[in-house]
Amino acid sequence: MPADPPWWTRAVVYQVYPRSFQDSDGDGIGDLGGILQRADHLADLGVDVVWLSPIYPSPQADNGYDISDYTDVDPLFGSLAQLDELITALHARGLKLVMDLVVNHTSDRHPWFEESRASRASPKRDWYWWRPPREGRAAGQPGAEPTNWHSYFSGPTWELDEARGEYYLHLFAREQPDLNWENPEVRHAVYAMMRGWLDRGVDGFRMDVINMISKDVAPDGSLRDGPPLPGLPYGDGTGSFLCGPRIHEFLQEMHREVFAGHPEQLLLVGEMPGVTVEQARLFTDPARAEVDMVFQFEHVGLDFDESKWRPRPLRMRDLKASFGRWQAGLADVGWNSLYWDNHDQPRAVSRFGDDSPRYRRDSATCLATLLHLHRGTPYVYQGEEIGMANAPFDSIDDFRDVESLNHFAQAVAHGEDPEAVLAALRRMSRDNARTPVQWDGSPSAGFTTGTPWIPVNPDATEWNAAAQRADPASVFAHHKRLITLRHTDPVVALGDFTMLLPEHDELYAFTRRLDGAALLVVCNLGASTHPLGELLPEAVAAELVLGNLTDDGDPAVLRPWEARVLRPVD
Ligand code: TEU
Repeated sequence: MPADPPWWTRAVVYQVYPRSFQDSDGDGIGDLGGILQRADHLADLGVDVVWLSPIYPSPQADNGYDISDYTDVDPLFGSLAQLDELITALHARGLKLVMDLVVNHTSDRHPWFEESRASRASPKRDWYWWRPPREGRAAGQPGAEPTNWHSYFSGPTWELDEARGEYYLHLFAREQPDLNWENPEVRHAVYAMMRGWLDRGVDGFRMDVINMISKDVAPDGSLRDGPPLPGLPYGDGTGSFLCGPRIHEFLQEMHREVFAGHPEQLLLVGEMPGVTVEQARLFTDPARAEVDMVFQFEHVGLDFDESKWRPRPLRMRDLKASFGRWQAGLADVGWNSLYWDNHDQPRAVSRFGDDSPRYRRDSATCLATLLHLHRGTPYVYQGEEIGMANAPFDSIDDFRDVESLNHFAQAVAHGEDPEAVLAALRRMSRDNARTPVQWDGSPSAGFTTGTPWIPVNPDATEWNAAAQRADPASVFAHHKRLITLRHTDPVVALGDFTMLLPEHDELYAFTRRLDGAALLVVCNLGASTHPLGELLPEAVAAELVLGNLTDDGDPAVLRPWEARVLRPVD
């Protein structure tokens, strides 16, 4: 780590999902005016950066991750002037603003795509991936898709353009055609757009599925099929587009073209499904000038095997092995991002914790302690700071998420029992993260004066920010203490990480060390009580720096869902 580590090694980032954060005009959809209203909540929590999920003009097929104009704000969310106001308001509170950059694909309503599909001779034809039907198949015939790849949102990754008799590629929804980054015109159009936002005072980017922009295309333009997926008429194409052959070249070019001119340190985080520790070392090595950190998905894939729609219990050893590997792998080069929750994951307190009344507060604060005391930059997702949990979805009509709805349709069409599919959606759907933030206990939880676009979780009567802000025992108060500790104790930000008790099935313990100073962290991720004397005698004698339970308890015993940050005595 350089002598003066970058600011973001001590920072905590707060993710705002604008649709569900705060509505200010009564249309039931959150907006920039609402974020402005709640800026003091963010300052009070003590976070350093706000990551804003997309607010650009969009038909909202994927809630904004389908952009039809990169240079403006969707009227649904407000205006450019309001965004300027928000940037000023956050900067005035010492907070930075990071925008979401979605450039693996655009909306199919983006003028670039409309021009591209207009004619085979369109100057923008090669801005997207157009291909004829598979050899020997007629357009529209089953299996005529140019490759057998399965989309992240179910179905094939190719959509036929009847008028042209050709297919275009979309790794996500058909409304999200992939940009062809092989074309330098595309890349430079994106770089110009990014410079525009930096000139507006934006402090960095969260880059959506950025490790998918380089496709493994043969010199003749062909793309190869993937290995067949069990139970589906599709194949796994990830071998052709995750961390493709030119990914480092593109990211280094982007850095030169967009960021090199910016003296102030921006925050650049790349969302990279399927990225490995070895690849992350390359992506986040400052000497290579690509990104500062990546979002990896290993830990949010430990409670299912081949499909997230077949969840199973998390095995503690797997979690420790995964976090341990990433902590060790980026110890001498690069940097980790740390998260449990975001707008794509079900709520961690329901998934990895225990959201029953008895243990919800304790497990939420235990999970937070574990995460925030690791080496890396923690991300707090809206509502996580007050312990928001998964929502009680009754029927398929309660869901809104394109990924969930497409999966339900595909699974039922393939003969799966709708009730069983619904049960999986209730546990794993992204909509669990997208219910409105619970500001108070009123019917709309203070989110809107209108009808929310997705129902408010009825537990808002008890679980809301107003009830927690002044309560020192609340999940909110504990997050404040964790963030203060990272800001005040360099061991938390920069200390080396060492995993302890790797084989224990409930306890998660580790040390952080820096220049002779040390912290010992012990977390009990279960409802059993554990004697510490035998397992970690040094923990019994240590000084308690921060605990998540309302009283210190017996230093020799770790209670259910208890977490302690300790300073070992020499
Ligand atoms: O997510 C990419 C991604 O990997 C997720 O789709 C993930 O696989 C899935 O949600 C897990 O179930 C990014 C954005 O975060 C997501 O919201 C977008 O839908 C997606 O890209 C397409 O832009």
